[in-house]
Amino acid sequence: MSNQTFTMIKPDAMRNGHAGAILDKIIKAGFHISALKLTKLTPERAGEFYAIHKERPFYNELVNFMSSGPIIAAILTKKNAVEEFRNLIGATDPAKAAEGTIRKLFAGSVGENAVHGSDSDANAKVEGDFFFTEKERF
Ligand code: FUP
Repeated sequence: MSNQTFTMIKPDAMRNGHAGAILDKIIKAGFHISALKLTKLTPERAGEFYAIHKERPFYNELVNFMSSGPIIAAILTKKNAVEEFRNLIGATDPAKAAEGTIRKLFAGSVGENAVHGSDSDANAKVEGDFFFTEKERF
């Protein structure tokens, strides 16, 4: 069990003005923000990040959406971070997400679901390294 996870506030949540409220929920849930940046993925970088989904029917749509506007990327630290954060954000499909979760509150659809959260300790490391150097972590 690692104590870090990686998140992105996705372009839909940025456009809809939810970034502040989402960060507030993350901080109030006890996560320490170890790294954070406002950035934008090119289609190439978004494709690389989601390479695991390359054969899925939604891949092109996902890449187009994730490169459609700025995002906030962050590394979060808390005990049992991956599982705790997945509980905070709720199910991938906001219609199935539990009450009070970030996706239930702020996401519109399974494709545009407001936030990303790593699904394993190994992926949390790969994804954090994708966005942040060691000097950008605190
Ligand atoms: P999650 O781990 O909850 O982010 O979900 P997945 O790794 O299964 O999916 C990654 C992203 O692919 C989702 F955030 C949105 C997109 N997706 C779709 O657009 N349609 C689907 O049916 C499943 C995922």
